[in-house]
Amino acid sequence: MSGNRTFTMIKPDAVKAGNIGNILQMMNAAGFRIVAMKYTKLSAEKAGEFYEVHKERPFYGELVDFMSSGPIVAAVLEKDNAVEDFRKLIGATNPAEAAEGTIRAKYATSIGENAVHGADSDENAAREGSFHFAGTEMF
Ligand code: FUP
Repeated sequence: MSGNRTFTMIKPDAVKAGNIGNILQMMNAAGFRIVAMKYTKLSAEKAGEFYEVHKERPFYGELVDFMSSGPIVAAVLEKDNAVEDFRKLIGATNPAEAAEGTIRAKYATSIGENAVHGADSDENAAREGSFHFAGTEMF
């Protein structure tokens, strides 16, 4: 059975480019309800912990540097079939391969600086949500 919550971050590139409002608008228009949200900045240590699963990948160092380079928006979102539908809304990791109309097709600039994160499973959505938010911050 698929869950109804996912976790997202608007990444430093999209924040710097002034696209927080546009991206939140696309999330709301696609039917996602905000459960929790914060404007924050990850330390390199926290970014490293968040992306621990990619530790052995060649891009890990760059990913950690980038994700701690500026503020982000972290959020838990709710909708039926949230994880899968949100992955469709954001598009492929590489913006060159992202379907037209997706958030990454519109706002990502490269595979590394790709505007948004979306959890890839219900289990990761729950883990990533509680990495950023206490239960008392989710409504
Ligand atoms: P996604 O689930 O679409 O965010 O993609 P991945 O989990 O495969 O990758 C997580 C992040 O690692 C991406 F958002 C950006 C970074 N990455 C790279 O920098 N280079 C790559 O080749 C793949 C991923």
